[in-house]
Amino acid sequence: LDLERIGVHESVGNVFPPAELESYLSDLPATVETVDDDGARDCDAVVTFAYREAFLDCDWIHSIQAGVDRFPFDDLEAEDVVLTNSTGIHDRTVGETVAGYLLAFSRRLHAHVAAQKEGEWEKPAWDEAFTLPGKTACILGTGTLGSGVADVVGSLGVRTVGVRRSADPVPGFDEIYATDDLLEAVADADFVIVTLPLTDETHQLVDSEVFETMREDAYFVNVGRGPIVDEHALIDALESGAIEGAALDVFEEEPLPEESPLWEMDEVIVTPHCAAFTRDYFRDVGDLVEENVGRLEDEEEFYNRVV
Ligand code: NDP
Ligand code: 7N6
Repeated sequence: LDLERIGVHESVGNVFPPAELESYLSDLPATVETVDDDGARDCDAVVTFAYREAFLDCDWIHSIQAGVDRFPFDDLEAEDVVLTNSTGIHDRTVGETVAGYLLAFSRRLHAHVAAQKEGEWEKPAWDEAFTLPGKTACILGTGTLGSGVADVVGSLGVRTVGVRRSADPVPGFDEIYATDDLLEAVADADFVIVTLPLTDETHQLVDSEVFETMREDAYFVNVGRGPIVDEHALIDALESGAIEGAALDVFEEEPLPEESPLWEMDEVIVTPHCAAFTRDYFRDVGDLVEENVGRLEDEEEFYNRVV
């Protein structure tokens, strides 16, 4: 793979200005330029947020996301295009966002912000606020996101239970269950937190049975991908009181449609797929690209290779 021209696809603008990454990578032994779909065709590699068919003309695509469910793996393989992703950089950002959700619910901060908007001085009921030490979080997925969440909420005194395909232990988790025992894992949790990738196996993994099994005072969090959850079942569970509330960063349809009842629910926090946002994002991605350019020069295997 001869790397002369690396394109920074304009779609990275969803997360940071393309020019920031372009200048961060300016010392690489290749030309780095911001490109649109057509410009990408002339590149050996492209760093991107979105997928475009034009990228099949490149040798290497780097996704600035960890989630690569939008990429057509079979087409890439058929055209001999390498795909690498950005797993490994979101532990602290997403961990802190999830800790923020948990603290908002326990200390009632979301309710206070909502009351402030109405100009209302409204104290919580005596039995609404609580503290986190001794509470249990069941974290679905024990990779970068799951471990980052376990680290940050664990430091707040929360007991962490992980769910992965095998029940093998993972550092940083107090207990691990296999996905086959998902219902058992969520049954006693105060918080159920999805950090999974979207795959054929995880599609709609969290369904009405999961919500029925959860405690009625439990909160649900999704920072993985929307379609991992049956969103209708979630809305039913919130409306019927089968669960207490939810914090959601990802949805079946994004942006979340205006008519979704989730917007109006008091015990629901909606964030616009930004759990991993940080002003350092372009640096974190740039370091991954630089690592792989170095590996290419040294004829080593790609880091974070998916296809
Ligand atoms: P990792 O590859 O580090 O971790 C994925 C984890 O999922 C592994 O622990 C794996 O465990 C587990 N897993 C995979 N399939 C299953 C399954 N069927 N049942 C149970 N566990 C499973 O990925 P990341 O943590 O970096 O990212 C995870 C996902 O989070 C991304 O794919 C993306 O969709 C989403 N994401 C969302 C962000 C946001 O902004 N909201 C930011 C970054 C990522 P094992 O192999 O042991 O089964
Ligand atoms: C941009 C979103 C991922 O999969 O969706 C997330 O990495 C990142 C911050």
